[in-house]
Amino acid sequence: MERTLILIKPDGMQRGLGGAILARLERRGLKIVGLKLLRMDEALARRHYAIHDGKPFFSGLVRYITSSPIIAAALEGRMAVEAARKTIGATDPAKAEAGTIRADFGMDIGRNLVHGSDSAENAEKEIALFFSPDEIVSYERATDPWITES
Ligand code: D4T
Repeated sequence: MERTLILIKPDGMQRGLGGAILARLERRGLKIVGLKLLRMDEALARRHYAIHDGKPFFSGLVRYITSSPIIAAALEGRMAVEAARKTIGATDPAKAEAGTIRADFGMDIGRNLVHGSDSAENAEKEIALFFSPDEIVSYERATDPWITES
């Protein structure tokens, strides 16, 4: 099983799309194993987006991601990183495939609603930035939702 970090960014939250975006990923079959509402501070934003430090859009990106509360979710599933990114769509919503979250809800690369980790290795690092180990909950003993336990 693989995990991925999803962030519902400030534009998604301010537009009241947090639940709708999470629902799409959940309906796809990705299981929520960690979930919190938080406001990123500048230090966390700089760490999360460290790879973009120095790029022309970096300071705007940090200002934007810290501008309001966001939802952080750790999702688990088979090929979770790729599955989530396919459901989220291309970075630039104007170029994203119809039917993806970014295409269906947005138009602006600087307001692309949602973040999804780009590799399993980065996902684990990103999840550790937002969650302590005891905030990740396992479904190991969960029962099949369609069958009553006898
Ligand atoms: P995130 O990381 O937010 O899921 O987005 P992606 O993985 O799809 O894209 P990214 O890391 O390349 O970009 C991070 C973040 O920066 C914004 N951005 C990006 C921007 O405002 N202008 C740009 O030219 C680029 C490339 C959008 C997402």
